Amino acid sequence: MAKRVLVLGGDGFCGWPTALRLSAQGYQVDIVDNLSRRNIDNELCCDSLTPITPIATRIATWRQLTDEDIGFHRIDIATEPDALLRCIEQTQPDAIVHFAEQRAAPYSMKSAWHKRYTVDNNVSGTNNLLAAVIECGRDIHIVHLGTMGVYGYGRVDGAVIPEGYLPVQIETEAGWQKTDILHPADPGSIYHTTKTIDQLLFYFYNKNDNLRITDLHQGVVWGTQTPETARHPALINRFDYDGDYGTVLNRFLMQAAIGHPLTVYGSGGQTRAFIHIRDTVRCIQLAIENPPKSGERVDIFNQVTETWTVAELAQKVADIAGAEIRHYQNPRKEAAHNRLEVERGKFQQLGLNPTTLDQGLLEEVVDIARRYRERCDDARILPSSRWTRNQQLDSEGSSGQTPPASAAG
Ligand code: NAD
Ligand code: USQ
Repeated sequence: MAKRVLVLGGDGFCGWPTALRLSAQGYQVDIVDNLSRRNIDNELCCDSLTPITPIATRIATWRQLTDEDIGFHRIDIATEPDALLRCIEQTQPDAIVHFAEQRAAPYSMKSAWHKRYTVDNNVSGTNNLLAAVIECGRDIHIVHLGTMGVYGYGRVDGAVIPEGYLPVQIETEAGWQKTDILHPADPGSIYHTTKTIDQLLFYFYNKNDNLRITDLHQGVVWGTQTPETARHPALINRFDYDGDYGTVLNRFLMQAAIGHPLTVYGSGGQTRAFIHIRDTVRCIQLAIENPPKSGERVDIFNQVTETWTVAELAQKVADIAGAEIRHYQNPRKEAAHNRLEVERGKFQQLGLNPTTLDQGLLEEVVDIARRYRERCDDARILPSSRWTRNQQLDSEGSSGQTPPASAAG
């Protein structure tokens, strides 16, 4: 079993609770992070709704509570490949969990600069990691956080999205031959595109060098705390609510808490997959403890527990917290309606027993959204990124704000 784990991006929303969970379960954990997410808060003039503490305070608090040491290495994995290699050689991990990417689709679509930054950061970071693992000569299991968005949310209506590989038949001279291919990629933003490129990098390094890789195609994460982050106020996890980084359900919870209309984009018929942060950290531990064998193909899991339409989410939050639902012109280019059927048996077989929306929503409203609502800057709620140039020009014509849509679309 893996004993030493390097968590790349371990200061972030998914990475921090994962680092604590693994430390609490007896792993020796080291975090690598360049703190770029905290700098992006400065760029966007926004802050986590929850009051997060500096990384040094987080780690010192954990040590005081548990006597467990978590190492911290401030390295940019996209631009400092030598430092990353030295860190791997020094810490000698059995597994590396890779969260260290720019993960917001709206941020990736903000401008030409943001598109370049997201591609450079994410693709170089992943390639640097893979090349460093080869160079160090150790048999390290890599666990990567991918996204459901690589599949395109049910491009073929009524088809179930498999866990990574699509069985197909190809016509040959000798008749029809069966094979498995990576599910065709159909990204919906520059950010999602980087995740599809990551997939190809994994495919190549696995085929060429027998690297052991698990790619977790995760849905939208909601919730804030895990048992470990809830142990002390200085360990609290971040909660993004702004138009770039806030994900839909957490945004709705915060909007309800401050009396802002729930910002449904377009029709609300977009179906997406969801998972609670507590289940994210459980899934990652399960993935570390069930690595593929050397020579096996990249192991792909769909890391999702439920699917809902955006309109259904808004209705659930409105029912619990008494909010108004409002439809806004969609700042994105995406299907107004889609069905989404997702295969999700692999984590269930490994024993995942998920937290559902119906169990967890009220706790989130009371413990987080209402408790910290005074910290919300309501100027940061409406989206400021647009997917296309025409949408951008339209929004500039209407002073940059996304207007409510009478005819949603
Ligand atoms: P986050 O932005 O909160 O955390 C990412 C962390 O990585 C940050 O602390 C950031 O400083 C660090 N980082 C980014 N680039 C880096 C670099 N070049 N070098 C070193 N550190 C770097 O994001 P998150 O929500 O925790 O997401 C983590 C991963 O999970 C991402 O890869 C994301 O694509 C994936 N994911 C997230 C969600 C979600 O809903 N949050 C859903 C599906 C998949
Ligand atoms: N949406 C609204 N109103 C809002 C915010 C979003 O209607 O106020 C809609 C969007 O238009 C979209 C859906 O909700 O149809 C989901 O948007 P999101 O911002 O919650 O999620 P997304 O941009 O897809 O990205 C998030 C994470 C990303 C991860 C992805 C998983 O930021 O890192 O990869 O979820 S997935 O969606 O399955 O691809």
